[in-house]
Parts: sequence; structure tokens; C-alpha cells
Amino acid sequence: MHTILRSATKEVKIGIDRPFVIIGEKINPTGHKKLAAALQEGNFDYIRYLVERQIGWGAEVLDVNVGVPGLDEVAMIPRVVELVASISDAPLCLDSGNPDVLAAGLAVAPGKPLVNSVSGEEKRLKSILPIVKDRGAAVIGLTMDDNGIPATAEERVAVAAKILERAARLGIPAEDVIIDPLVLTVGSDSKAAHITLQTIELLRREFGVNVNLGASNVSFGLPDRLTINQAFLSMAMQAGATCSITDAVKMGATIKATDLLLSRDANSLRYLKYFRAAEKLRAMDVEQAVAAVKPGV
Ligand code: THG
Repeated sequence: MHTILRSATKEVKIGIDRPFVIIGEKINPTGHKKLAAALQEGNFDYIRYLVERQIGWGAEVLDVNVGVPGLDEVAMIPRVVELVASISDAPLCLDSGNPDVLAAGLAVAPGKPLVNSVSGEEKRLKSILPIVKDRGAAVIGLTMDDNGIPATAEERVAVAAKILERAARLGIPAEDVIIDPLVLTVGSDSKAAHITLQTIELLRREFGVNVNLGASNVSFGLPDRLTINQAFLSMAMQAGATCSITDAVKMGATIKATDLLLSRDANSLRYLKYFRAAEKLRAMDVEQAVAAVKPGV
């Protein structure tokens, strides 16, 4: 099963037989003061930088979230969507729980974007799925409902079944629904990662749908979060995850290595290409850091 996303000029195909797709997470002001300030000031240079950096490090789709407290998101999201679309050919993933914000973004997003997200909550199913259908978009379905995030894999799969069924009823096919099984931190529950991995396996076996993961929650509250996130994402890929809303700079190499180990990279071509590109990008970062501390000439 393939989920196809499009910008004005580029198509991205998500599927188990394809290289894993990175959805760049960085255009999201939650906990990111510099971006929150840039959005408030209408200073888009920093957003331009985030777009270019994520694309450079292998993001094929870009998440766009403009949720800053007090900011008029309905007015802001079309501006950011148009900016991002004007400087990159990556399809977009519009990230908001508010149907008015999603509709405003979808009205100007080119091609076939991804909506992030619906869940099994009745209010969301009713308000968000019709917008997705009207726009011919794809959608991420979170495995949580009015009772929160279920404790077991089977219950999370039941929420996924409900989302898929409600989408189908409106004429949204299963290939346009990417299920996100959610992960809680292993810091407070040692079974948290295992439950999510089990959910991914069941989702693949029962529905064959694409699976997204925002893997960074798994390490919350623990030291060296990056190592845990990398190990977990690699395991999630083996279990059947096909895309992730993640930090391309930090997770890209692990993802390319795991694609290689899962036989999705003939002759290591993509791994080698990524390695060479990353070397150049790192050298550029060093150059910039040196320039920043050098007195002006
Ligand atoms: N599933 C789906 N959508 C999601 C998530 C998910 N959207 C939001 C989130 N989880 C994924 N996105 C992010 C974006 C930014 C950061 C983490 C997850 C992040 N941001 C700061 C930064 O960029 O420096 C750091 C903020 C902090 O440390 O508090 O880390 O799971 N469908």
C-alpha cells in the first residue's frame, strides 16, 4: 500500500517497499523560542533557514505547525505554507488540532498535502475527516480516543480500525490514512516502547497501512535521549513503520543505515550518497561557527 503525497512539482511515495520517509519536524514553535519569536515578528528568514537545513539533511516532507499562544494561526498558516512551498519542492504536512487552521493551510497548499492529524476522538473525526476528503488530502490518524491513549496494542489497533472505517465511510481510502501508534516514555513505563512496537506489527499485519512515528517522546526524562531515539526508530522501522516526523539532522544517518540493513538500498547507494552529503553539510556548519567567532575583516 502506497501513500502518495505531492507538492506542485514532486511526488513522494510512502510504503514498506520504499526507503523510509523523513517528515521534517522543525517548523514547529512548541518549545522553540526562536521560531515562536520569528513567527510573532513576521520574520521569515529563520523559517527559510529551517526549510533549507531540513531538506539538506534528507527530509522529503515538511511538517508545518504555527501554534504560538496568542498568535492568529488561521491568518498565519497560509503565509507560512506559501513561503515554504515557494522555496522547496517537498510536499507539506499541516500540523494542527484546529480544523479552521487546517482548512486555511489546505486552501493554499499545493499538490496533495498530509493533514496532521485526526484521532479516534469523536469531535476530531467529525470536524477533520470532511476537510481531508474535500481537499483530497491524506491524513495521519493518532491511536487515541475520548478515553486517551489505550494501554494495550490491541486497543490501539481498535482505535485505528475505527479511524479507517470512518475515513472509508466518507470515501477516504486506507492508503490515504497513515496511522500513528504514539509512544510514551520508557522513563516512566518500561513497557512503553514495546507496546508501540507491537502496535506497529499488528497494524501492518491487519490493515497493511503506512505507519508514522514521532519517536522523540520515547526518551523523555532520560539522559542521552538521542541514543534512545535512534535505537527505537530503528526498531520501529523493522516492525513496519514507514515514515517519521522527526529531526532529519539527528536521525537521518540512523534511518539511512536501517534502510540499508532492511535491504531497501541496493549497493548501499543511498547510504553512501547521504554520507557524502552529510560530510559537506557538517563542514559548512563548522565554517559558519568559525566565521561567527572570528573578528570581522
Ligand atoms: N505524531 C504526530 N505529530 C506530531 C508528533 C507525533 N507532531 C508534533 C511532535 N509529535 C513531533 N514534532 C516535534 C517538533 C519539535 C520537537 C519535537 C517534536 C522539538 N523541538 C525543539 C527544537 O526544535 O529544538 C526542542 C523543544 C524541547 O526540547 O522542548 O524537540 O508524535 N502525528
